[in-house]
Amino acid sequence: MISSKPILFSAIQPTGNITIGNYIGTMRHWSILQNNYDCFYCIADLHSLTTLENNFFLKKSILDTLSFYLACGVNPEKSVVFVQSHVYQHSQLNWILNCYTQFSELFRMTQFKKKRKTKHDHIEKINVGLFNYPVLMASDILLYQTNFVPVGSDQKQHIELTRNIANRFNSLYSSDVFTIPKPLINQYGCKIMSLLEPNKKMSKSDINKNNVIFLLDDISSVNLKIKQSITDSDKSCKIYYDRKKKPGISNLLEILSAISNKDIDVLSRELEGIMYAEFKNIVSDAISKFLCKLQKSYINYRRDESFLKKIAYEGAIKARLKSEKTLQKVQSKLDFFSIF
Ligand code: AQP
Repeated sequence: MISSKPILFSAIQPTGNITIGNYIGTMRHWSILQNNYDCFYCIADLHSLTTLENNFFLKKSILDTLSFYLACGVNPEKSVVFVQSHVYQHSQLNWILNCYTQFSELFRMTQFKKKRKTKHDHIEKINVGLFNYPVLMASDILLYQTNFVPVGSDQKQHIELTRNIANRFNSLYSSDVFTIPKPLINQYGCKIMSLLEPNKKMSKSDINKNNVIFLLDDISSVNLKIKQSITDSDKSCKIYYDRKKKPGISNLLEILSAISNKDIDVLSRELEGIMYAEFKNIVSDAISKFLCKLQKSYINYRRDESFLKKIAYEGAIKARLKSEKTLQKVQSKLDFFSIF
């Protein structure tokens, strides 16, 4: 790929069904971004090993995830679409960067603290990969000399860490081996919350599936989930955006705004005087319409496994070419292979 456009890297873990939170926080921007950036869209299967259950089928999940990438408008002619484990440079740089990251830095990561809590703080049940995840994420980003990383706000801290590791390495070796990446985080939609607990982030791994809208949910279950979703207990029953006072309504407003491409302010004006039940109907209709269209396109791609494999194969070749250049720069700074 020859270009002078800034470089953008984004990834999703194939840990199961993608959620509307993943879509709104990142994937919905991908098709537009590929017009102005050289985009690397990665399926982060190595990351998913940190949380996989024994009965999980990685091959299926990778192909599912890839089909969603395409259904969201990612064009493999414009962007590099690849599977992380097909590009060995990620694991290689990961080890090296481990040695430039402090234990205390990883211990401060809030995502690790939260995931650790779900294991009831039993340290013996937590694999080292889960602790180490942000260093692999830093390697993913830095290998491509990435300028921008579109993420939900939950990943902001990991991008900060990536910047710190890159700056540390660059200054230790008085070099500019790594480009320092910046996060791209939208004001709205960067943290879609759970439907029944609007103070908690919506996550694929939530054990309560009523908290989450999955991109593969059938329409009747979407309607039910939205109907059951928590609204707010203030007496006025007004529809307006205020994350603190009205977390449930604000969350539904953010979802509606993202999938209908309308500003929150415009929506709030349009919805003035409407009761909560009617508002929920509007939201579930909009989500249903959106999901129907997306799922149709997803199914078309998902049917053609040989096409999907071809995309992953060609994407891996392009990703290896780009990432190898960075890895070689790092290896040369460290005097690897200098005996030859
Ligand atoms: N609720 C969310 N709102 C907005 N953006 C979100 N993202 C995740 N949840 C939300 C963004 O989606 C991208 C991919 O996330 P990931 O697959 O790397 O893992 P994650 O951030 O840990 O997402 P989940 O859904 O919470 O997965 P599990 O349950 O497996 O941990 C990221 O850019 C993320 O910010």
